[in-house]
Amino acid sequence: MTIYQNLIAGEWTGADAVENINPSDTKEVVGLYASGSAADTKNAIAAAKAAFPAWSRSGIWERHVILKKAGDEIMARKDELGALLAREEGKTLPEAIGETIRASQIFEFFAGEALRLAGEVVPSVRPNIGVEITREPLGVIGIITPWNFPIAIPAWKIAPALCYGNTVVFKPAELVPGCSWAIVDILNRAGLPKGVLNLVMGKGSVVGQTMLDSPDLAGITFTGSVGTGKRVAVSSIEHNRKIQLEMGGKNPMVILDDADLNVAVEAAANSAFFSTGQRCTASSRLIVTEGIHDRFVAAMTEKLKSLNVDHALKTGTHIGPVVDERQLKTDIDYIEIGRQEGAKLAFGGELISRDTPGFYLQPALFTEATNQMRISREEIFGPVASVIRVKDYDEALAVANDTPFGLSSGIATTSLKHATHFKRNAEAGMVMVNLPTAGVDFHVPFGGRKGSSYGSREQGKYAAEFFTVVKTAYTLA
Ligand code: UN1
Repeated sequence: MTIYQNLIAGEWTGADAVENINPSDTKEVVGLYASGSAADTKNAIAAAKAAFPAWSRSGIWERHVILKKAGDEIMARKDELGALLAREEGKTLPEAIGETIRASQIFEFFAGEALRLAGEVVPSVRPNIGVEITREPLGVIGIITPWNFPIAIPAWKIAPALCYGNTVVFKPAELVPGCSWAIVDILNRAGLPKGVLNLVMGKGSVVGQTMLDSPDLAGITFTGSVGTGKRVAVSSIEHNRKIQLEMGGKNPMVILDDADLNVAVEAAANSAFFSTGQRCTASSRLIVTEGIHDRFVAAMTEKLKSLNVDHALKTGTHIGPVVDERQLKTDIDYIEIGRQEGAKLAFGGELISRDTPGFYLQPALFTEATNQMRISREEIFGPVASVIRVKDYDEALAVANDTPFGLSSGIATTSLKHATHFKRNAEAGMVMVNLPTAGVDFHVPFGGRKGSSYGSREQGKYAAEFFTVVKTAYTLA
């Protein structure tokens, strides 16, 4: 089998490799991918540093053309890359193709942003002096991405980094290197100068740690667990480094008595269980008012019965497998914790077998949960959700906000008054009315509050805040 290598200083390199396994069929090896060393990581950082002066002054048309070309190629290959994504991560083929299209759109968007770079010219408060405010590239950016969005999250960090003139050392999640390798290959062939984008696949404890220890990374943008995010933060203070962290979520979905039941069930099922619940925007707390509670639980259970859990590439699959054995164990442990805490398992939660050996788990729905239980406070990151019964809207809002996290917050209601109040008072970076908590647009800001996020927003034109540094220049006329 050929080894998909790391890209360091414009050269493909690396002989040590690990297997990329398909969670829908653990007999299938998706490919062999290089596992970089500390020395590889240092070389990549040095290459990015050396490439920075020229790339930071490159023309906006050059950046536009490269990003546009990459976006076009990803779109042209959406079915093939979507299948690769579904094979390595386990989300269903339609979800995986959708994510691939999103990655293409992100490159298109930032290709356009490259042409819209602008500053401000303002008068000084002193006579005969002019003031210019401009944005300059930050420097070498470290990009560390999670396994659950193998193509969209790399795209939404790499595209703005390059658009604004930064160079990059990119470490994708060890579990899903395939899509990352593909987009680096695409960008490399699209004409990026050597060293501008370096790919170092490998272990967090080796590649990631070397990145954290480096004084040469001006910024790190990270999506992943709370624990690792904290380590990125602590190491970055020491190096005076800018950071952007997207970590966990424990997103609430409020369902009020006046909700359209179908809308509520569709939004809740999508939020909690699509992409196998493996989204930081997933909802795992369904906060339901008394008057609709029993009807909602009955309709959700019916909906869950209609969802097929199976091989990600199989037509008709609604929910793919859990990503790997470790995550499966976490999910099962939490289902046991929920039982012991006194929540009632209303549906699912059991391991299931299919034609191929994979990590198949029947989505689990708890009822009679309280917001104090561990299953309501800790991020599980799997197809496990709990229904929390509340009296009225006021209690629902209080419970929704009673969490250490604050990424996305949803409500199903037909009341303008409650929807409006919820949009203003939900303590979250994103609020969804009659929509799933997950599944976001690519051209508007993405991010959360409290324990979910740290630093400025990702995506859309707000991405410039992280990937640039502002300069204020004064000139005597
Ligand atoms: C989405 O809900 O469309 O890791 C995106 C995550 C998020 C991305 C969610 N950063 O799940």
